[in-house]
Parts: sequence; C-alpha cells; structure tokens
Amino acid sequence: MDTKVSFPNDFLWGGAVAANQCEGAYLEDGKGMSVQDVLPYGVIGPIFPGATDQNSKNTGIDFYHRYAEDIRLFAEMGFKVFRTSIAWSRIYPLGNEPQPNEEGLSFYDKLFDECAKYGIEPLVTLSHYEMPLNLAQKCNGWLDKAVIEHFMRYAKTVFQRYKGKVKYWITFNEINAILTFPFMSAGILLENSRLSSNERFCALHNQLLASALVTRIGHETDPNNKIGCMIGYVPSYPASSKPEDVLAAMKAGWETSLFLDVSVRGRYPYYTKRLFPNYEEHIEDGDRKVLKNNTVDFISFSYYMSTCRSERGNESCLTNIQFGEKNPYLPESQWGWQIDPKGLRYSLNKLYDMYHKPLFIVENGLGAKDVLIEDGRGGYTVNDDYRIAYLREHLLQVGEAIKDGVDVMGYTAWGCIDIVSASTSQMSKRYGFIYVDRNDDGSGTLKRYRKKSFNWYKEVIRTNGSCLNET
Ligand code: BGP
Repeated sequence: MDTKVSFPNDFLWGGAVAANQCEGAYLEDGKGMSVQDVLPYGVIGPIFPGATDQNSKNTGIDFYHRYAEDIRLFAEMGFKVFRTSIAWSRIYPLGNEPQPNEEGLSFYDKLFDECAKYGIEPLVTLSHYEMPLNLAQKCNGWLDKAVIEHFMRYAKTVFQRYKGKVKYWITFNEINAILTFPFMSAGILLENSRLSSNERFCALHNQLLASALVTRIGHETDPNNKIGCMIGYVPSYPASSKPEDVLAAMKAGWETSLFLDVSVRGRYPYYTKRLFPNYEEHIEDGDRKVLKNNTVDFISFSYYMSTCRSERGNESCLTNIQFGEKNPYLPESQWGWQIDPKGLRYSLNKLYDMYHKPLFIVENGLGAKDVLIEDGRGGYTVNDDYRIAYLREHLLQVGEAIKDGVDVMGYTAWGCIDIVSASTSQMSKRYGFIYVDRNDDGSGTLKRYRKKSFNWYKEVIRTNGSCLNET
C-alpha cells in the first residue's frame, strides 16, 4: 500500500503571526492602547493599568518598520499565504470614533501591497487577542452589546479598504479563549474566577453575534471573500477507559464545539443548557436569524497539543488555551506543552466529520530556546533540527488526514518569524524559521537570520510536501 502522503496542488502553504506580537510601534501613527499593551507579562501575567516599558510588545520585532524585509524572506521560502492580523486599535484607537485613523489604514495598505508583489495571499484576522483598551475600560469588553456596533464599523472599514487585496478573513482568533482568558480574549476586566455563568455566556454570545454580523458584511462587501471562524483546538482524551473519564472528555469537547456549532451551523447546540443553564435569557429576538443566516465558509484552528481529562477534574496542565492533565504517553516541549502529531490527524478527522467544512490549520509550531551560532560562512544560523522534526511529524499527519479524505485548505506555521509569546511575553520562546536578534530583556539588534528550518520549509513548499516522505 502506498505509504506516501501528498497535498492538493492548490494547498496554501505559509506562516502566521499576530499584529500585537510582532509589529511593535504600539503608540505610533495614531494607534491607541490595546488590551495587549497592559499585559506586559503575557496572558498568564498580571494586568497593568498603564503600559510598562518592560512590555516586549511595545517594540515587538519592529515588524511595523521592517515588514518589507520580512515579507521578502517569506517569499524566499515560497509562501502562498501569510496570516497576520489588523490591530483594531490602529484603525479605531479608542474603538468608538466615527472615523478611522488614516495612518493605521495606510500601514496595512502597504503591507498587503508588499505581499501582492510576491503573489502571497494575506489571511487576515480581524481581532487577534487585541481590542482597544478604551472599550475594555468603558464597556468591560464584550460584556456590553454596544461593542458589536463598534466591531461592525471597524470590520466594514477594513473590508471596504482592502477589497481586492485581501480575500481570506478570520473574525476572531481562538474565539473559545474567552472561557479561560476573558481579558485578553474579550476585554473583560473581571477576574475569570469571578465571572458568573450568565456574564460569561452574555459576552460569548455578543462575540458570536458580532462574528456572524461581520461575516455578512464581508460577504456583502466582496462575494470573493472567504470568511472563517477560528478556535484554539486542544482535543481532550479520556485519562483512562473509565466511563467517568470518557464523559469528562466529552464535556470538555462541548466547550469548543459550542463555538463551532454557532459559527458553522448557525445555532447553539443541544447541550448549551448543560453548560449555561440560563442561556436563552440572553438571546434577543432576531439573534437566532442572524446566526442562522451568516455562517462561515471555512473552519480555521490552532493546534499545538492534546490534553487528557478525567472525573478528578485535575487542572494541572495549562495548554495554550485551556486546562487539562498530562498524557503519560507523550513527550513535552521546554515549556511543558505536550507533543502529539497524531492528535492533529485525529483533530482534522473529528472536525471534518462533525462539520464537513474546509479546514485551515492556521497555527502549529514548536516554541523552543534557540541558540544562534556562526554558520561558517561569516554569518549566523540556528540548528533547529528539533523544530524540523516537530513540523515534519505534524505535516505527515496532515497528509494522512488528507488521505483519510479530509478537505484541508492550507497550513500556516505559527510564528514563521520569531515573535513575542502571547502567554509569557518572552522572545526566548522562539517559533520561527527566521531568528530575530532580540532578547527577553529588550536587548538585541533586531537583525534577522535564517535558521536551518528556513531551507527545510522552503523545500517542503517547493515540492508541495512530497519531500516529507523522504526519511
Ligand atoms: C495561540 C495564540 C497565538 C500564539 C500561540 C503560541 O493560542 O493564538 O497568538 O501566541 O498560541 O502561544 P505562545 O506565544 O504563548 O507560545
């Protein structure tokens, strides 16, 4: 039997970043403060009322000024698609202005024009853990229905401005993260533990409604637009074959599929009442019709790892987006994230079986402590064989899922260039094919260096994945 994997000819190979984790220029050209600018130590750190100069996102990797060089490097690898986000607070600094900030709009015009120079399709996230801080402070983020209007105005502005330059759009990054990180994901200033079930549902419903409403705007603005939802996907395995553990894993899965059911099927699933007993109180007349009539064109998701669940409710293992417990059969990264390539094949099959929508893996990668060394030719590089191994194993499983019959649109490796970590705000947690000389303490030249994985990924794209079959 043929053991080789192959990818569709139009498979969208590329890489992904997020505005708040790479651009820097956090107050330049009229940009307002965003919720990211008061998270100097990442989502797992404390919230600071004012930006602190320790916030590595103030400068990021200075992508705001160096994007042309970086896009050229992505083109050298042969990228077909480049995922990034638009910083909402560059376009509407306070979130509630009647008119947009022209300097913010003009930056993204130049960025997308640079992509077009190399035939690279932008894949743009409207809100990647970034909303104007003013909306968090004045409205408590997505708890207030008024934010829907502000988000619709922002979306309409960018859909119209970049019509013909951008056709692949994502509404919210990991929209299910509201259940774990309500401030970073939804601008809610209440501690997660103090949020009531009603408040949590109210906020997620407002966000899902906004996602559907901007999906409609996107389709009306340009029928060529392909608009996707995006979730952080961490499959939950039962910690044992004990039925109680199997049920625990099933219920954990509900917390993700709830968001997918609304975005893809246009309605809340049958088990919503189990999760949010009074949820129907928050659904106003007309909401159900909006959800039903404005579903997405594709499902995108991040995949880094799987987790285990048991009746013990052990929450010892924080993944990128939810809690669970360690799987004794899996190795882990230097940051304790378990490594499960076969879990990606499992996830692709599960999602395709449930929703039968094209799937786009928009985040996958290995955060690691890379060491810059001389390359013997007067330059510098990183021998990141560990990253090549991680990505190869995961891509082989994508190939297996495609052989299973799953419709996979593309793959954008996370952090295709070293950027600031979302969970810890570290630069030392590096994901890139390109090393950026910047350290956790803010020192460094910001110079870029190709790692060993740079040429490896270039060959993967050149051969449309067939080189993955070589041992
Ligand atoms: C995902 C986020 C990304 C990215 C990634 C890696 O959940 O969508 O923004 O940060 O996690 O996480 P980290 O940067 O914390 O290593």
